Amino acid sequence: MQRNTRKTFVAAVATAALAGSGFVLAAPAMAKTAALPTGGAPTLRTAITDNGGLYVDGPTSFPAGRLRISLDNARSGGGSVDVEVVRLARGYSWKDYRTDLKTAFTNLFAPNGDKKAGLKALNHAIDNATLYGGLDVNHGKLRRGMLLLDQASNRYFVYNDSGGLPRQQTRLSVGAPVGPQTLVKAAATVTAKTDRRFGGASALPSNGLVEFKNKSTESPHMLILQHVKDGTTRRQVVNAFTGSGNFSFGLAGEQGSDVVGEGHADVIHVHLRPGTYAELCFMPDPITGAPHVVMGMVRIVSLV
Ligand SMILES: [Cu+2]
Repeated sequence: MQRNTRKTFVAAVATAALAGSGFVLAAPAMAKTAALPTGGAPTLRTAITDNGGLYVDGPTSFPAGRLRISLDNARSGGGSVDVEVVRLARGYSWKDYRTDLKTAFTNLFAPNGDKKAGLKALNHAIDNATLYGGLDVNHGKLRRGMLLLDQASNRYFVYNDSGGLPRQQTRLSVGAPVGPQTLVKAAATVTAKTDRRFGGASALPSNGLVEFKNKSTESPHMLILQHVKDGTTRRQVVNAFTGSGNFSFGLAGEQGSDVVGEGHADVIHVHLRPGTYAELCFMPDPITGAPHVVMGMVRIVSLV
């Protein structure tokens, strides 16, 4: 079990660094979560299946405001998958977004890439995309969260952000605001800061609502909660990603929020085993091009 876990953990790193999201680990079976208490906000229901497809079940038109989101990772293995909700700027198409990200990842992560071209494309994508967040869910699990859509537009997309380039997408249309224009109150808040570090609560609920708030003025960020052995240090985790390759501290549980843009926030209903977790961000940095985890964006917290 341990050997297999470790192998999967290591294999995940390359994928995660390439993707800027998604983190692959086997996880033990766990009960599914109860519903997010949200006072009548509509729900965007998504699923990703063994063949890699993205399915949206139910409405794709919503008012601006609170949007509950669920992701059923129906795959029988292969670790976690991600969905993200984005609003693209006028005149900037889904194809433009995908092309920019492809240019960015190819040049930033492939050997002999043109770093300058990669950074230019990455920044062009970020400048034209409002990233509302999303869910990272391990295989066999269904998890929930909440996003806050801050304006009416027919340029929203929900997409499969699992490994590598954005895959399938479904267009969403968002109308005039209805209901509260704030997120639900969470039991704890995790912040992403301009200095490429996590802040906020050092103890999070193992079964409860966590807000992920991007306070950075320089970059989008994501939050992956990765179960690690008790006593694991931040330095061990950073070293594993920057050279040691020693992931023997890794355990199987994992859940998170996909990418949230500057000044935005989402809420995830965390449902994991209590214990020690590493907060990780795999977003490629718009200034250096390196995944944030490599720049030290790791924090050790406890789930209680
Ligand atoms: Cu980050």
